[in-house]
Amino acid sequence: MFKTSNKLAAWNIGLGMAALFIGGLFGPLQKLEHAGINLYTSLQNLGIASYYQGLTLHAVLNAIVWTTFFIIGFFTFVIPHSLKRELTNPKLNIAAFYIMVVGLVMTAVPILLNLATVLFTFYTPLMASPFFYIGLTIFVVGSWVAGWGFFATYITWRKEHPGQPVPFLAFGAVITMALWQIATLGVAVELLVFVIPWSLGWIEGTDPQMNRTLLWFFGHPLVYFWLLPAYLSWYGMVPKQVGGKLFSEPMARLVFWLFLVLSVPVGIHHQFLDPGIPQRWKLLQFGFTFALFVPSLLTAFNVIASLEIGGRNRGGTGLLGWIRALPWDDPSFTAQNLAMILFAFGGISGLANASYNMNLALHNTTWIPGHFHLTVGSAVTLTFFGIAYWLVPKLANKPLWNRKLALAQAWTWFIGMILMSNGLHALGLIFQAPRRSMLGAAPYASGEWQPLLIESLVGGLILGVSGLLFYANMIGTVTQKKQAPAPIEMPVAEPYRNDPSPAWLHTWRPWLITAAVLILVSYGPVLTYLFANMELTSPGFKLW
Ligand code: HAS
Ligand code: CU
Repeated sequence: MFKTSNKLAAWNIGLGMAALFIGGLFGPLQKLEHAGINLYTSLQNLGIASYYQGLTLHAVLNAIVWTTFFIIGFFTFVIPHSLKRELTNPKLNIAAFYIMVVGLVMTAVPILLNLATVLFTFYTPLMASPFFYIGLTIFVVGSWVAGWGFFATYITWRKEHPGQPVPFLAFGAVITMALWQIATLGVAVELLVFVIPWSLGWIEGTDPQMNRTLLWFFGHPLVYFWLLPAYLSWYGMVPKQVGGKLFSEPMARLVFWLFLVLSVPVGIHHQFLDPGIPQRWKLLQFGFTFALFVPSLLTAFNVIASLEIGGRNRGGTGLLGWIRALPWDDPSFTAQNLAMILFAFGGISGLANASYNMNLALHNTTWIPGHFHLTVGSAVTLTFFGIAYWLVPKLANKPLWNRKLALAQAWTWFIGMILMSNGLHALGLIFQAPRRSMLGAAPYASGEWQPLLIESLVGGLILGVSGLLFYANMIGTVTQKKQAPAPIEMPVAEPYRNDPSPAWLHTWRPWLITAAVLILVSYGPVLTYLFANMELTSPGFKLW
């Protein structure tokens, strides 16, 4: 059963991991550069022209390609297993995979040729080869098609099971893909209406303020597109893995709806320092950003309560004794739990970013990469590693090659990330060290920065080793001859209480309408203002 979707899931996940491998290699190189050891000069023979080209590869491959392929692969597995039926139209999902591969190749080649050194936000007026933007568009279209395949499967299931609540795992996956459809509208307009015609020379100039605003309409919900699959595992799988139950399933469902509604109308918190956006619209989106904390706080409460049920079922007692009773010898659990702990700190640094007056001091400093390595680099990536520790064995029908190595991997990621992100946060907060800069070559870097640069270098090197441990285990798992002794099942957490959840948690309409209204309120006036004042005058620049 599920032969097609399992195979397709494996291909998506495999490709995502390959992207992370290449992208990840550049991480330690950047840390070395910051500490004054610039290896990029020796990389020139390999065609890597500059630190900035390496940074573009690092961010595009890790933050966009790894995450999207892994998420789509994970959902391709989860949706059929959760609904207990194969994808309705597997050909659509297979086509989606090929479209994404075409998009990936078209995006990657210009980056490798140094024709798209525009970093992962591709802010204009930096200009890349049109192939880069067209490739990115095709990649996004491929991910849409994958989503349509999931929606079709979901709709068929609902017709086959009238009146029944959709199983939680499929429910969360489908909402995540719906969020992705809404979010990507912003970047689709940016690329199709403005940037692609401009890069092809069909229009002479562009308006960077307009482009940035459309980018962040997409860019903030993008981070929840990364996070929600991790939440799905924390809610719907980890409780089962620790022998517990999901404390409140209705609350978990509510959290997914809240993300659908609140993820988009907050993008301007990335633009607090942009001069071209009126203050009152910044204030409104600042308010929505704080509302968006609520679903993550509910998640912390619900997930920790679910873990506690597991810890107590395993014999843990006392106020905190249940924590020790959790299965710390299981790498899948350990990786995900360490990811949660790092996310608590990443969430706090997000709170600082979102506080308007703090943002004035932190924006464009190394504090920001400190923040997002705790979120997308830890909450998300370390959770995906934890998922891979059961999912890859399941897909390959082989046992995990080396559990101890996997445990060492999770802990080294945790320690490496603490050191690196602490260094980056402190450099940004105390010294206003700029992000996206060759700090090793910067004349303004003072000797006082050195200990923090070294701390984050040590963290980055440990992360590099940890990444290699992960890949050794994945390759060891799929290439070994041993078969899994018993069939590996997807962990599915049962709810703690079986009370039916209220009907409004199972219907799309009110949530979609609320999402549309909030987007109109928060973005309607801003975009109207920007359109009214638009000046398509800026030429393109190629700096590196
Ligand atoms: Fe962010 C910038 C605000 C979450 C990613 N963010 C970025 C960028 C990225 C990013 C990539 O307001 C840089 C973009 C660029 O290149 O310019 N962020 C927030 C806020 C949150 C937040 C308010 N960010 C994320 C997530 C990301 C992510 C998630 C990726 C996955 N972020 C900002 C702002 C900026 C920004 C501004 C712009 C800065 C600037 O000036 O440029 C919140 O959603 C965070 C809420 C999270 C929590 C934590 C809850 C904790 C949980 C775990 C509990 C379990 C535990 C386990 C502790 C409140 C759920 C216990 C275990 C036991 C055993 C007991
Ligand atoms: Cu954001």
